Amino acid sequence: MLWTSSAFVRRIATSSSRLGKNESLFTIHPAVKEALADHRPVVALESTIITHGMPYPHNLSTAREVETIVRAEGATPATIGILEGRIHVGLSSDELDFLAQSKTALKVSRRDLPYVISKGLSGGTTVSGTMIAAHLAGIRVFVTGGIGGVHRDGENSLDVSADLTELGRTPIAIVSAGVKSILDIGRTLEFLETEGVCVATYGDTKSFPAFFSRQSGFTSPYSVSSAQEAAELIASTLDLGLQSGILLAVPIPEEHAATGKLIEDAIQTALSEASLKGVTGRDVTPFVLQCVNELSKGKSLQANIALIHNNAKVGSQIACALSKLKDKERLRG
Ligand code: PSU
Ligand code: MN
Repeated sequence: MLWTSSAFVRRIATSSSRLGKNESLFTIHPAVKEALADHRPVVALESTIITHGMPYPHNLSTAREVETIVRAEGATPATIGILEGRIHVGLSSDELDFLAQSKTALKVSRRDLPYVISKGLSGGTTVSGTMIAAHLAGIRVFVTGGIGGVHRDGENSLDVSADLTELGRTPIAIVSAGVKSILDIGRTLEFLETEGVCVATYGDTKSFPAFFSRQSGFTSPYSVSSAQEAAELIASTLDLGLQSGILLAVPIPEEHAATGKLIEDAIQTALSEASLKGVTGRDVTPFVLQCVNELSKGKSLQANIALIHNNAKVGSQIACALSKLKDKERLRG
């Protein structure tokens, strides 16, 4: 009977959005707004990967494909980005196209938000920037390719991605293919532990993946073997009221991991080149990504796209499982 209808659930449930007075800074896409109000699964997606992570037109086609995969799994995609000073949660086709072709869009992490918004500028949000917006909008699961980490030699340069501190302070579950070996993976895992971030590999191994390869030589503290188990992990964080995030590391599918060694060699060359050319700070990641893609003759881009597709599928399944868990809780009252 009516008691279990979604309209009823919607009426008794309080909104999970934390926008409050911030609402004027946000534009929530109608499809996302509706899904959130109905407590249907929503998956956040970042946009630095579009503006700075991949060349046009692959960035645009990948962004669209990822959204299609999320929908096919029964969730609503919410690609997050900044357009003329407003934070958009869910982008229209034209807006995606604009960001994909923009030559002036900035790379927006936590520290960049005040500037970009106050100046009315546009930008692609990094993992940290996207986490902030997703959390405020009431989204709990976020899919990307790879997160930032502690850079090699980070113990001297202190080049530690704001993604890691954000994971320590924002309760969002990130589904990624681990951390690229352009970074210091051991120190990245240590830093995540310090920040109180629960890290689990997705699958029947604890081996922590290194983006292009299924193994990094390091292990995750935990593993989860299904979307249901991952959802239970996320639900526990929420139930406890922990304000920290979760990192779910999904190894690249076997058939695309073969090129790992070739790409690994390209990474070494790209890193030396970056240091020779004096590339530093926010420019390091985009520079190395582009250089690796050229050196691997496009193979790294292919592998990158394949793993993002896979992450989108897994992440959407997790978002759906979490949504079912939360529905049950609401109905229990
Ligand atoms: N890793 C990738 N592709 C990317 C990024 C990381 O394989 O596009 C982007 C993500 O947006 C991530 C950001 O949040 O780079 C990290 O940048 P930095 O290392 O400057 O913190
Ligand atoms: Mn950095």
